[in-house]
Amino acid sequence: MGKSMKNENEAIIRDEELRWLLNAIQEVAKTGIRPDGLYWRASYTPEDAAAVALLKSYMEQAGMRVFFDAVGNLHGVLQGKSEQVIMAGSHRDTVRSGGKYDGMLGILSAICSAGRLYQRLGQPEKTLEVVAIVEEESSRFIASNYIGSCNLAGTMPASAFAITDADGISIQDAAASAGYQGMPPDRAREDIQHFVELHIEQGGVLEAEKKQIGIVTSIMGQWGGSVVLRGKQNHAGTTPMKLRQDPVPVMASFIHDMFSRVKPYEDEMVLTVGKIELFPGSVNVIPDRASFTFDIRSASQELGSRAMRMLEELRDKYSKKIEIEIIPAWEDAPVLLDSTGVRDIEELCRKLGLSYRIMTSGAGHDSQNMAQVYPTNVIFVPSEDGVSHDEREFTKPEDLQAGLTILSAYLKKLCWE
Ligand code: HGY
Ligand code: MN
Ligand code: MN
Repeated sequence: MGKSMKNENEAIIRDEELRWLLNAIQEVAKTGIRPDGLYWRASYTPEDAAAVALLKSYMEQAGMRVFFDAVGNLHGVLQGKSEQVIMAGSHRDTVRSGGKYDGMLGILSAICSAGRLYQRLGQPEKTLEVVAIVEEESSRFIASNYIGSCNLAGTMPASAFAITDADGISIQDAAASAGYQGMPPDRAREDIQHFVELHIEQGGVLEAEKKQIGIVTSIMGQWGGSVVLRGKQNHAGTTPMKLRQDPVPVMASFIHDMFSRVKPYEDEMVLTVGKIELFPGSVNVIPDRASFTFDIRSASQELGSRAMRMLEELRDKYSKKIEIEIIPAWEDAPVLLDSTGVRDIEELCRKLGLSYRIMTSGAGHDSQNMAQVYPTNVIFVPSEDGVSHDEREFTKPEDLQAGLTILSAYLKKLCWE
C-alpha cells in the first residue's frame, strides 16, 4: 500500500493546488480565442491543437504517460500496481462564444488532483487515467453527437467519421489532418472500472441553495435535430404576396406552435431553437428554404417521444404549399449514474464538511455515454448566476477548491485504497 493513508484530509486541496488550477484555467482559455476574436475551441482546429499541447505538458509534469486514441482524445496515465483503470476527465471543445469552465474544468481538476495524490501517496493501487475528450459540444460537426466519449465507450459508429462540418470537411479528414488515426473507432475497454467527471452545474440550483457540491444521479434525455422548410425562391419586389411560396411565415407559425404546445409541460421539459438559417439569405430574395434546429430535454422518455410526435403533427399541419422535412440528429434516453458512487461521494462530502445536494443534470455530458458501459459519476460545482455556454461563465475559487477536494477524495478512495 502507498504511504500511510491518514484520512480523507489527505485529499484536502491546499492553496497552491488551487492557484495552479486558477492559472491553468486562464492559460488554456487563451487557446480558445480565434484570430477573428471569437472564443471557440472547435475540434481538430489550431485552437484545439494549442490546448492539447498545454494539457499534454500538464499531464507530463504530473508524471503521466500520454497517448491519443483513434479520434484524438488525449489520455494521461498514472500507472498503478494493477492494470485496472479509474478514468477521470471531461471535454476540451467549447461552444461558440462559450466559457472557460465547461468541460475544461473537469480535465484540469483531474490532472491537478491526480498529480497531487501521486506526489503525496505514491503509486496508486489502480491505474489512474485522465482524458481530454474531443467533440462533446457538436459545435463544429452538428450531428456528431458526442463522438469523443462514444469512442471511449466503444459505441461510436464507423459511419460517424463521414459526418461533415459546415465546410464539408468530414470528421475523418479533420481528425487525420490533426494527426490522429481516425478510422476505425476504438472498442470498449475491459480495463476501465469507473469514470468520474467534475463539471460546472451550468444552472443556478447550487448557488440558490448555497451548496458547494452537486452529486448527480441522472442526466436528462435529449432529442435534437433540424426542420427544413422548402418554398419557391423568387424576387422580393415583383412577386405578389398571394403567389408566393415563402417558407418564412410558415416557419414562424411552426416555431410559435412548438413553444405553445410545450408550455403546459414547461416544468418537466425544455425546448430550444438555437439556430435559424435562410437560403440564399439575401434581403431582396424570397428564400428557397428555411431551417431551424430544435433541442428538447426531459427526464421523461415519454415526454421526449411525445415532443417528437408533436413535431410530426406540426409538419403535417403546415405542409400545404411548403414542403417540410424533420431531420432528427440525436435521441439520447435519460441516463442513470452509478448509485454506489453517489453514496460514496455523499459520504465523503459529509466527512469533509462540504455542503452538497443530490440532483439531476439538465445538460448533456460525456458521462451519459460512458455510463452506458462503465460505472460513472458526475460531480457539479456551482455556476455564478447559473450562467453557462456564455463568456460570462464563472465559478468562484472557493467553489473550485471544494470541487477539487471532493474529486481528490473520491479518486483517492477509488485508486489508492
Ligand atoms: O448541450 C449540452 O447539454 C452539452 O453542453 N453538450
Ligand atoms: Mn457544454
Ligand atoms: Mn460540458
